[in-house]
Formats: sequence, structure tokens, C-alpha cells
Amino acid sequence: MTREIKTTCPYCGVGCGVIARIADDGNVSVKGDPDHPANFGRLCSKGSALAETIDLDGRVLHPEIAGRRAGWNEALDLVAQRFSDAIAEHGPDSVAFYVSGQLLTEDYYVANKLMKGFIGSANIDTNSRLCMSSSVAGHRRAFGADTVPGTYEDLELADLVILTGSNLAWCHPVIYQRLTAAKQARPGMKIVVIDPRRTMTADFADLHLAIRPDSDVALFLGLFEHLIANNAIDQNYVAEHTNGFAEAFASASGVSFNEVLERTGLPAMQLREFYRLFEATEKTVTCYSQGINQSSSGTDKVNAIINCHLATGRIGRPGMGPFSLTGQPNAMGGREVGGLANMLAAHMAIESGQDRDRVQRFWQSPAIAEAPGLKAVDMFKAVGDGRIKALWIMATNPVVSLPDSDAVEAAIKACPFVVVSDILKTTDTARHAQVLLPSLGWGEKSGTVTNSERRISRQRSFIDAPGEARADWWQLAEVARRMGFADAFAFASPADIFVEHAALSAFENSGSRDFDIGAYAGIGKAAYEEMTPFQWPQPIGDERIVTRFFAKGSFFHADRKARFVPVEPPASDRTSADYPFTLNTGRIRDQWHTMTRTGKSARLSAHIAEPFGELHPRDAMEIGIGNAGLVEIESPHGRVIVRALITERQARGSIFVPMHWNDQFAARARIDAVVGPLTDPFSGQPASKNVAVAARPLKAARYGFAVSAGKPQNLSATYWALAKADGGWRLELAFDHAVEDWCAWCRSTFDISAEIEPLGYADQQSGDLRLAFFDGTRLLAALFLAAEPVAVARNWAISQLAAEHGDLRKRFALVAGRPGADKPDPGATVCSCFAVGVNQIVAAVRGGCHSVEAIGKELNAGTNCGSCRAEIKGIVDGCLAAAAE
Ligand SMILES: Nc1nc2c(c(=O)[nH]1)N[C@H]1C(S)=C(S)[C@@H](COP(=O)(O)OP(=O)(O)OC[C@H]3O[C@@H](n4cnc5c(=O)[nH]c(N)nc54)[C@H](O)[C@@H]3O)O[C@H]1N2
Ligand SMILES: Nc1nc2c(c(=O)[nH]1)N[C@H]1C(S)=C(S)[C@@H](COP(=O)(O)OP(=O)(O)OC[C@H]3O[C@@H](n4cnc5c(=O)[nH]c(N)nc54)[C@H](O)[C@@H]3O)O[C@H]1N2
Ligand code: SF4
Ligand SMILES: [Mo]
Repeated sequence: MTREIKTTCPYCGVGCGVIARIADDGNVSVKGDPDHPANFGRLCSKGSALAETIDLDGRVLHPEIAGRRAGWNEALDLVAQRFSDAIAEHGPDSVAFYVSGQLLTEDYYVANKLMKGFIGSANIDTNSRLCMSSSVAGHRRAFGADTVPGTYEDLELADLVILTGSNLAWCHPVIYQRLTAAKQARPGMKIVVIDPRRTMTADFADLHLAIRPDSDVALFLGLFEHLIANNAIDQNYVAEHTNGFAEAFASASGVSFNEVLERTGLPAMQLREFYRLFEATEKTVTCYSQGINQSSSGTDKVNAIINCHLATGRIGRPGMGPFSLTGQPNAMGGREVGGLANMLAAHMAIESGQDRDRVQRFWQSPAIAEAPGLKAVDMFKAVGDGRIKALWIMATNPVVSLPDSDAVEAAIKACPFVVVSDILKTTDTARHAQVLLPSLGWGEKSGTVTNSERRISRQRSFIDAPGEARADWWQLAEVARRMGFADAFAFASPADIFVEHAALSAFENSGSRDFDIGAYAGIGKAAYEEMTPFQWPQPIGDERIVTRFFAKGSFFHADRKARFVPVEPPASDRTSADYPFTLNTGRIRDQWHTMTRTGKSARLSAHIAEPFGELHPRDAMEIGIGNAGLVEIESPHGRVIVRALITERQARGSIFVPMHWNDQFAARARIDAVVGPLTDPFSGQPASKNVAVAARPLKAARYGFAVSAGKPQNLSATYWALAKADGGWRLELAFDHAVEDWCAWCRSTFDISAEIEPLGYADQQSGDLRLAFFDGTRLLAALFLAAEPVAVARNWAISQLAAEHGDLRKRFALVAGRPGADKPDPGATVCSCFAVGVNQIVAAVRGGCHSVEAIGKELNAGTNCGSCRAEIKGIVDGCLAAAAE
């Protein structure tokens, strides 16, 4: 019988409700949950493709010690022993956990409890350090607690939505869809996007401010000054609920309008328009994400924004407030359990003796961490210089995602004892584990997550645990037990853990702390199973109401007032004669982080199949890079080789490279090898967005493209980038050296036996070479080589993997590298939900479809998740403009 289970998407912080449907034959499909208050049935391309990412390919299915299969007992005993030995010999601060905003709250709670209360060190940090820690620090400075005051509904209710350092269309697509729908219903609503790049999000804005990198503090200081000069201050709110206005005023008045112009690089008209819009619009929400957080001035940026909302009293009321968009599915849950090295559980402060005492009494623990532990970047420095003797990495891939990642990799390799809990056997990090523990993944594990608007939802398992994989919380509790803490870790299920977590949030609280879900402290297992999404706070006895914070003050500093934080604009231009470009890094629409899951989907990999460096045409010309050429990007820390993507959307002097590609998918594209370990002084968050680099063309002797049915292996090429494709794999290639025997290269890379003869074609004049291998009527692999970037139509070549090749003519058409005349090439995929390519959209525009809606009717493109609508609009506009010329 077909079953339907309600669960939550494991990707971004929007936290969409998902219904997983399991058919009789075990086949899984997903759809949006119409009842979930985050998405009301919507999903984005990544959420829609979840069912394609849950196969067992590459999974680690049993514990491993030094690469050999081991039993759970042996592995857990060893972990407990090595951690205990290190603590006995070198003290509690000689061990560390590096965990993740993708853990469930229950996993996270157990990890934090073990480290802070039982090992007695605060050396537990998380990838949220790279993600949300500047927001946390900014909230704590301003509000006295890490509180997100608003809800998603505020974005729909606002008359002005400012998106700064957020590529919402690609990174929080369902909020983008909700916002687009709200704007369509109320066209008077204004949207301002602040981003050095012209992103897809900028395309739907009324105003795009293409500011210089890291000039946000200056921009918002200028706004603060403007609000004062134009009597837009809410004097009552400021007087009753805040402190420090005068100091903030003094810091803002030091920055003149002209200085703001100079620092931001914006035209005066645009700047004035933005300031007037803010001044005049009471219902304003300012959303911010990594363009704000991932900066050496990230915390100050957050406070510069919050200062403007406090000054106008626009906080905590419908349609108003600063709004931190969280990245990971459980970034918020991690903050609630105190997963950061400088936090304690349940939003309590590690610096406070009273809080430490309270948590210790609640846990009845032998110890409590006395001082903040090492933040991520410092933690891996301590791994590198030998201070950390045992390290446990869980649900994160630091060899790809931490700055200075070559040094991080070296540190992990040199560490005496490294445990990795992951779902995949081979990630850039897992391959260095001494002990590799198989974890449950999405669909297998159970627990809760909290989204950006403080809404707690259940993730529920609906497939059996594969092999011997076990939940992360279970692994931690078993190690705790073996370290002598059996009583405190006698959890039998996630429900037990959640109940304890809820009880701690209410323990001696009485409204003194924002995070309180005491109403859930007494729930039983059945109620936990049935739990529907709810927003915190939910204190004991309170009715369930939609919540916002701070409309009437009641902040969490001792005097219950908010603080204005004086900030100064930082020096932000890091370029030099040797490193003249500013590297900006971030995300693309259809990949998730280090691609361990989204990389499995051919559909998601079709949107952008290669790592790229986005460059302005004039910069490209000056350094001699042509379209589709390769570019080498270098800093003192490391280098990458990526494909050049030359577009007017990029600002001059900047290069954007996605964070996703890694050693499993490309020869040398881990961009964090190039990013240095510079961090924000308050939050410790790395500055991932403003990095000085050099860029030069990589001139290859040969370029190549290949498709293959099996996964290529032993890849030897100067540049390669691998992506899943329908029916197999696609591979981009470049060689700076001569390869003697291409046939042998193919046999080794595509694992082709000696009996199979190649079908070849060589053009003596151009030097083009094509080789194809068939097994009966099926194509095994085809390689296209040329002296210039190969022009063969990618999607057409991929479609050959599924085609029948009984007909000899078809085989020759393949080596000739041209689409058959009967089948036009669809071009690069734009809409991944319906697999619609750019050429199809262009043809439809020529055929009379002159709007995104018309394209949707004709081709379905853009009608499911809608994430590609901005891209479709760009293509339609581009075609119409070209036709008008
Ligand atoms: N498709 C997809 N979605 C995701 C993720 C994913 O991997 N893939 N990851 C999730 C996670 S964990 C996170 S944290 C979020 C991140 O979501 P976002 O923060 O929206 O994503 P990013 O692309 O990292 O960066 C946002 C923008 O900041 C801009 N920026 C760079 N420097 C500056 C600056 O100095 N000032 C301003 N104002 N802007 C600047 C960049 O050009 C970029 O467009 O996305 C979440 N959603
Ligand atoms: N240059 C640059 N660097 C960045 C960023 C940037 O914008 N630019 N962004 C930063 C940000 S915001 C973030 S959030 C990080 C993300 O970076 P990471 O956290 O390193 O990236 P993920 O690929 O999400 O890693 C998750 C790992 O957990 C595994 N996994 C999946 N499910 C489970 C599970 O249930 N249990 C366990 N134990 N493992 C599981 C996956 O296979 C994968 O190996 O990257 C940061 N790094
Ligand atoms: S917006 Fe997309 S990735 Fe984010 S939670 Fe929703 S479906 Fe998942
Ligand atoms: Mo993130």
C-alpha cells in the first residue's frame, strides 16, 4: 500500500514541509506539504529532486577503522578510548567536535551536552560559524539574546523588502516565490536588492544597488544619518526601549554622504532613492544573509542594519524588522542547543556563572565548560599545530568548506585521531578519517529542525536504515556511555532527547530567556511522533499564538533594553598589484554545498555542470580570456582552475566562483583553498566573500568533452569536471600536455576492455579527434577533443547514452559530433523541473511567446518550483531586445 509521511526538506533554512510518498515497490516520490506554514505546498528545484538523491550509491554502510570494515562495538570502544586517553593525558581542551547545522536538534543536543557538561571543554564548534555566527553576535550585542524577531509573513506584509547580501531566488527559493506572489498581488510593494553582483534576485527588484564589496556598514551608517537628519526617528521607542543612541549617532555623523558615495561606489541618485524609500516606508523588512555575515565586518554590518530598525521602532510589528535568513535546515536548532563554542545550551551564556551553574545543575554533570572554546578557524589551527589530539567531525565537509582548506586538509591528515560521521564513504574529508562511522541520512533519521522563522518541524524517517548505519545522536550517546557517562546519556529515542531539551529551555526561565519551549517538556513519544510545526516561544501554559519579538521592547539585556552599537566603516579594498581582483564566493541554484547529495541528481547537475569564474567582459579581455576558456585563480593560500563565464552581470574587478565543487567532482576547484583564514573579530566568521586574488588564462593544448555510461576513474587531466547526466556521466576536460595514446587514455578512464574497438574520426586540419566505444548497440563512452573549447552540443551528446545505436549512420553522426537533423539541441538546462533548455526557450520566444507566463504555457518551464523564472525572463527580454535592434 502506498504510504505518505510528512517530513521536512533537509536543505535550506526555509524549512519546507515535504510529503514523501512510498509506493508499493518502495519507489519514493516527494511533493510539497500544503499544510506546512513555511511553504504551503511549494518546493524548489532541490526539494523537488529529493527522491533522486536517496540511492545508496557511495554510502558508507558499516563502520571502518583505518579503511577496514569494523563492528560498531570495536569502533565505538576505540573512539571512547582515544578521546578518554587524550583527556587523561592532555586535559579536556585537547579534544574537539566539529559539527553541523545539518544535524537534527536531538543529535546536536547530545553532542553539546557531552562536550560542555561531561568532557568539560567548550571545544565544540560547528559549520554555523561559517554561516550564521555574525548574525548571532550582532543579535546578542543588540538584543541581549540571539533572537530573530520576525516571521516569513512579515515579508509578505511589508511595503518595502530590502534584501542585502542575499541571493534569495537561488538560495531561499520558496521565500522568493512567496515574495514574488505577494508583489504580484500588491504591485506597490517595493523590493531593493543590495549585492555587488547582478544576481537573479536583482532581476526582480525595483532597485538594485551594486555596492562595492564590504561597503554595507558605510551604506547603513549613511542611512542612519539620513533618518536622523530627516526626523524619521521614533523618539518614543528609542527613549523607552533602547540605550546607546547618542554613541551610535556620533559614529554615523562621522560619515558624510560623499564618503558613503565613495565607499559604496553608487550613483548619488540611487543612494538618495534608497534612503528616501526607507525613510518613507514604515512597513520595512531588511533581510540579510551571507553577503552580510561572511565578512571581516560581518557583525558590524548586522548591527548597522539593526540600528536603523531600532531607531525607527520598526521591529516586531507585522511587516517590519531586521530578518536574518538562515542557511542550513537546522542552523537555528543548533543555536538553540548552544552548538557554537561560545554559547551554552538553551540560549544561555557561557560567560555567565549563573547560567553555567544552572545548566550544570540541570544536567547533574561532573563538569561545565568554564570559558568559550575554539571557533572553527582557530580549532583547525589548533589541529594543525598539534594542540588537538582527537577530533570528531560530524555532518560537515571542512576540507571543502573551511577557508585555507589545503591547510585544513593537512591538519586533519596530521591529527593523531580523527573520527568522521558521514553518509558517504568518499568525501574530501571522510577519506582522511581513521574511524569512519556510517550515519543515517534524510529519510532514514528522525528528529526536529528549526527554520529561519523559529518554526520547529519534524523530520521523520520513511525508509529503513541501510546496512549498519545509525543515527548521529546514537553514536554520540554510545561513546558517552563508554566514557563513563551512561546515566546522563541513557536516551532510547529522539523523543527522549527532545523532551530533555524542552525541559532545559524552561528550567528557571520565567521569561528571562527568549528560547522557551517548556510546553513540550512533558510530551510523550506518541505526541512527539504526531508533532505539527510550531513557532517558539511556547512556554508552559501559554496559548499557541503567532509570535514576534520586541514590538514593545522587552529585550534580553539585564535592563530589558536594546543597545545601539556604534560601528565604523572598515577598509575593504584588499586588492594589490599582485592580487588585483576581488574574489566573491557563494552558491548556485541547483547544488547544495559540497554536492554530496545534489551531485547525485542528473536533473540538478544539468543547470550548471562545471565550476566557473564569473568575470566582467572587459576584465576578461584585459587578461586575455575568451568565453568558455579556462581561468586560473590564485591567492597566497592556493589556486583553482575553473571555466570562465563572461557576463555583464559581474562588476568590474570582481570574480565570482561557486563554493560547491570539490575533489570528487573537479580536478582543482575547491575555492576555499584560495580563500584565506581572515575572520570577523567578534564572531570569528570567515570572510568568504572579499578575497584578493590573481587571475590568468590557462591555455590548454587540448580541450575535451566526454560522456560515459560508467563513472570515469583515474582521471588524469589538467582540468576536469565531472557531473551526473541522464544515463551516465558527463566530463569536461583540458590538457596542457600531450597525451600519446588517446585510446589508452579512454580505456583507463572509462574502464573499457581491450576487446572493444573504438570508432574514431580525426580531422587532420583542425586537429579535432573523436573516439567512441560501443557495447553492442549501447554507447559506453565518447570523447570529443579539439584545440579550442569543444563546441559539441552537450545535451545531445548525453542523450546518446540512452539511444539505440544499431544503425551505423547514427554511430557516425555521433563521432561527427553533430545533433541529428531531426533532433534540435535543447541547449543548457534552464528549468530543471521540466528539463527545458535555453534553445527551446529562444525558439518559443521566436514563435510568439513573449512573457514568462507564455513560455510556461508552451513548455511548462518555470511552472513548478519557479526558481528559474528570473532566468527565463532574462532570456525572453534578451531575445526581444535583440529582435528590436
Ligand atoms: N541552492 C542553494 N541554496 C542554499 C544553499 C546551497 O548550497 N545551495 N546553502 C544554504 C546555506 S547554508 C546558506 S548560508 C544560504 C546562503 O544564502 P545567500 O547568502 O543568499 O547565498 P550566497 O550566494 O552565499 O551569498 C549571497 C550574496 O552575497 C553577495 N555579496 C558578496 N559580497 C557582498 C557584500 O560585501 N555585500 C553585500 N550586500 N552582498 C555581498 C554575493 O554576491 C551573493 O550574491 O543559502 C542556503 N541555500
Ligand atoms: N568560500 C566559501 N566557503 C563557504 C561558504 C561560502 O559561501 N563560500 N559558505 C559556508 C557555509 S554558509 C556553510 S553552511 C558551509 C557548508 O559546508 P559543509 O557543511 O562542509 O557542506 P555540506 O556539503 O553540507 O556537508 C555536509 C556533510 O554531511 C554529510 N551528511 C549529510 N547528511 C548527514 C547526516 O544526517 N549525518 C551525518 N553525520 N552526515 C551527513 C554529507 O555527506 C556531507 O559530507 O560552507 C561554508 N563555506
Ligand atoms: S526552499 Fe527548497 S531547499 Fe529550501 S527548504 Fe524549501 S524545498 Fe528545501
Ligand atoms: Mo550556511
